[in-house]
Amino acid sequence: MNRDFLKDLGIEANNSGAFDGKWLPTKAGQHPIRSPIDGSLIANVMAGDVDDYWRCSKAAQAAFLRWREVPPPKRGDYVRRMGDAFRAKKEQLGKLITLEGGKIVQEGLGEVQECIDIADFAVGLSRQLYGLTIASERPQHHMRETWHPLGCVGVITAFNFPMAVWAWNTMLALVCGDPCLWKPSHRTPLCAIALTKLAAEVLGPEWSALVPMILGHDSKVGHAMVGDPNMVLISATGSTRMGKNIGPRVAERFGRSLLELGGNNAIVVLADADLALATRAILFGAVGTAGQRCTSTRRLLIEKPIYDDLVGRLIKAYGQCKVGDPSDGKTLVGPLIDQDAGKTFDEAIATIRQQGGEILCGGKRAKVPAALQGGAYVEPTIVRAHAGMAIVKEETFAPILYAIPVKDADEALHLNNDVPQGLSSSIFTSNVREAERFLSAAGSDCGIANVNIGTSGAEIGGAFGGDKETGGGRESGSDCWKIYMRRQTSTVNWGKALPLAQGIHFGD
Ligand code: UN1
Repeated sequence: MNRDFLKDLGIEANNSGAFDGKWLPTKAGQHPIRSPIDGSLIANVMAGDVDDYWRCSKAAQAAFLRWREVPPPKRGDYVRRMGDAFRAKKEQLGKLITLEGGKIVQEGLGEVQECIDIADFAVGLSRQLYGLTIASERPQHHMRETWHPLGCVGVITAFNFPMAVWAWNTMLALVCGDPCLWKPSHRTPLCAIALTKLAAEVLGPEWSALVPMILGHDSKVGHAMVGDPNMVLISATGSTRMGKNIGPRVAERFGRSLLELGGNNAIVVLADADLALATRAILFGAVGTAGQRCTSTRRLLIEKPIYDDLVGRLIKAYGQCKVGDPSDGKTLVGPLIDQDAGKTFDEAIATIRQQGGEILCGGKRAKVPAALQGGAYVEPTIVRAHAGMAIVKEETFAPILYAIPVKDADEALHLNNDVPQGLSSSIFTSNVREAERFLSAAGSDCGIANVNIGTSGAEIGGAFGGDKETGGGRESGSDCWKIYMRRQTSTVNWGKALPLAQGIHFGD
């Protein structure tokens, strides 16, 4: 793939990996960033150390003390211009996601669009940070709530959404009055550098410290961030294991955390479902992003009478899926992020066999041209599985789909919820009763529950996240902005008397 666009995004052969308002002369260690497409070198990033971290943290905190007093609609104006900057560079940014993250062109562009969409959402929000007015029980008193800026936000992101998750957090946090210090995945720091450059250019020297970033050389930088009392909120996306480390440490210092961790998302397909629709949705959910979304479809819970029909359709669709170079417009499945991810896939396939799963299609490394040998390409895989297999309860970040036959809707619902994770879920049915039951209090226990669409590809307008081992955080649309603000309750007495609440008389 032609790499001229890198210059356009300010990516050089050697890049600083820390920004505190200015790019720092980092020297903690050089990280060669290789493309998952073929293993070739894209550029080097010099990582930051703990001293660099504290520079970023201090700069962000100083910027916070000024930014919190800028009226929200004025803050929104900066975010509007950031959205415009992302629009102007949409194609280049999409290409960078493809080159550094391995996503196919359509998905790279879709991710940039998600950044643009959340910027637009945040601009509107900047005039709608509403609080309530509340009736007071006392005469000549009134009560109101005001939402104030919270403080610095530490944003930890994963390789699979190297731009959008930062944008979800940062666009909202900026209008709410908070700086965001970004610690991107060590696998995709160039995406972070490119976005930081665009955002900093819009903010100018006066405000660029609102969007600091740091690529950590080792775990010490992340450790410093999680323990830093200036980071009032830590918003972290990654594995459940990572969340188990971060959550308690942030709680220990009474910080807030927004955790977006593993998913193990199921699609229930009832016998009366539109199977053509279901097949397309399952294909995108299970195979899209090479199965590396936290919302990827990992389990199918299929009513027995249609099991063979649906699985047959899927095997046919999988057979037509082109695996290969993600920059080729015809490819639907690009590489896994790196060779370690390839090994994880191989190990999962071996475990599936040991646990009695039957590989119905895929299960091997994909054949790719010699030029792509440096990448980890795998065949999208369907497994005939049963719910008792331990691996079915785990999240494997690869395009492996467990197709599980179920007796009826009751069993499907039970199995949908019978995993430690709780991110996304869907049901395909034309029965309104079953559809509504799936969305009811006794239905799916996931943060996202859909009808007749797949588990992935959520719009930014809704709250995104899930419960149980998914971590409980919600980010992006709806009223998720509230986590970036502190709520203040005020009671104002405009009369001449001092009545006490609850009718208490105290010395009068
Ligand atoms: C993630 O995989 O961490 O709903 C985020 C989706 C995307 C976001 C996924 N909008 O699939």
